[in-house]
This record gives sequence, C-alpha cells and structure tokens, in this order.
Amino acid sequence: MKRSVVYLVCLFALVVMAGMAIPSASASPVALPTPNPFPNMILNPGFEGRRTGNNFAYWDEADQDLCSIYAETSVRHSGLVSARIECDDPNGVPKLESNYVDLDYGPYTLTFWTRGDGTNAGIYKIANEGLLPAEVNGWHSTGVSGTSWQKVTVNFIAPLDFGGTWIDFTVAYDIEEFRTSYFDDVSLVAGGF
Ligand SMILES: [Ca+2]
Repeated sequence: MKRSVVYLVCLFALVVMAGMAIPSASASPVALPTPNPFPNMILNPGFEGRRTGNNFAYWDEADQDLCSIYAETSVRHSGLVSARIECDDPNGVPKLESNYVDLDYGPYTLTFWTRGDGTNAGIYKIANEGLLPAEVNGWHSTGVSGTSWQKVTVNFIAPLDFGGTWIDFTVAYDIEEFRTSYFDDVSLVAGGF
C-alpha cells in the first residue's frame, strides 16, 4: 500500500511539473527574423515609390531632349512599376541615378533586372569613375537587348579611398533609332563573391 502511495505521489508530482512546463514552453514561440548580413544599399530598388515631381523616390532623373524616364506599369519585373528609359535623339544620354552609397574597401555585388526593346540593350555605370578598375569603370552595355527580363550581375572591388558611388542607368546612344530599355529590382550589397 505504501509503495502505491509513493507511486501516486510521484505521478502527481510529474503531472504538476508537466503542467508547469507547458505554459513556459508555449510562452516563447516567436522566432525572430534572421537579419540579412548583406542588406541592399539601394533605396527604392524596385521603383515602386514615387515622389512629388513625378520622379522615382531616392532616384535622380536627368532627361534630355527627346529622351525621357518613365514609370512603366505594363512591363515590369516585379511589383507594379519598372523604370523605362527611352530616347529618340542620337546623342541623348538620359540618366537615372540611384542614391549615393558609402563603400569601404572590399568586394561588392551589383545586380539588376533589365530588358531591351528587341534591338538595343540598356547601359549601366558604377559612377565615381576613374577610381575603379578598368573592367568596371565607365558605361557598360547590359548585354540584354531582347524583350525578356534578365538578371545582370556585376562583381567589383571598391578600391582604397573610393569613398562611395551612385549606380546609373541609361539607353544605348550614338545611334539614330528610337530605343527603349527597362530596369527593375536593383541591388548593391557587400561581398557576394
Ligand atoms: Ca518594380
């Protein structure tokens, strides 16, 4: 009899402990989001934000005669809007320029989605030219002239004393014909290669 009483007491104690454990286990259920170690330094990267004056928020837009930058709602990679740059001036170089980003010495990865008009590819530039290695210095063709969205990836090393830069986009120039390029989902992150 005594042994069974001990068993009952032990069983009761286990039930009580289990009952106490349950609330404490259910009290810590929220998993915190894992912070991204390489956050995107480009503001309004998908061109979804607009500001008064009809420019993209955080982007500078330099139109020229017969060349303009638009919020494109029919052709976009994600969201509701992409940036469409078009030009009908042979020498026109409209410029869509990101926010300035501080870059310490080290590796960085620029990516963006783009498409052309079927004939002409867009052009991009990691600005602050003259300080970058020759392979990434100055304007470069995206190489995407077709009408399907493609992702472009550019790896580069920011040199010592580089300071920082902007990311610029435009259309092909020095050609007579009307041409259009589209850009969306721009990203500049540290590391990546
Ligand atoms: Ca977008």
